[in-house]
Amino acid sequence: MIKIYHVPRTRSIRVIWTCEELGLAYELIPVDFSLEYRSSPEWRALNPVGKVPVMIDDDFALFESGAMVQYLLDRYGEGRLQPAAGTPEHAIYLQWSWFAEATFARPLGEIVNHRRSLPEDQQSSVAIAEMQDRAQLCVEALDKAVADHDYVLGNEFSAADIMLGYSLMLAQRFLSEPLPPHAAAYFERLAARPGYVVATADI
Ligand SMILES: N[C@@H](CCC(=O)N[C@@H](CS)C(=O)NCC(=O)O)C(=O)O
Repeated sequence: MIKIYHVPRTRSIRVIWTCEELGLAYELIPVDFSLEYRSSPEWRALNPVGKVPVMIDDDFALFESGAMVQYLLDRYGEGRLQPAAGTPEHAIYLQWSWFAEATFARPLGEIVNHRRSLPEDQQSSVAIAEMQDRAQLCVEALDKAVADHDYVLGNEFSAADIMLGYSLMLAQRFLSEPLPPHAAAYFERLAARPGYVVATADI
């Protein structure tokens, strides 16, 4: 059984959404998101830097949401939600999946961390604006990428859209500008998928 250690509004959404798209059974384990618990030896044994999520399939444990999504596809996907490995299409799929986390979610996550870690009078509006600018560039890149088709790989939905969907959810919450039109329509398409609705139901 796949166990997903879940906190609402966090990257565990990507893992739940992937299971839903693939029709996989899973169990949700709620995690205490307090810094105290995430710093405990118990949680650090599962996630060495005290972050969420964690996924355990039988006795195989993973941290890093993108690795969990990829593992689920490779082990249970039977070719669904990703182009065949070794093809240029797969490389583009990987490019957007990595972009979603390493480039796009990164400044957004730092805004969240900055606001969570510091009292309001110690927060830097300059630092936050700088991170918003970095994320805004990503939104604009995505807006161009989906200008002429429904999903980032064309007209076929893939797990890269799951990776990006979570980052767009953060962008909607933490950027001062509304999403530009193509990115907004793309996000609406993603958010209408039943798997997204289930994965975000407890927000
Ligand atoms: N790259 C990691 C990022 C994990 C991450 O930043 N998780 C957030 C919740 S979505 C978290 O635990 N933040 C708490 C912190 O950074 O202190 C992944 O994709 O799993």
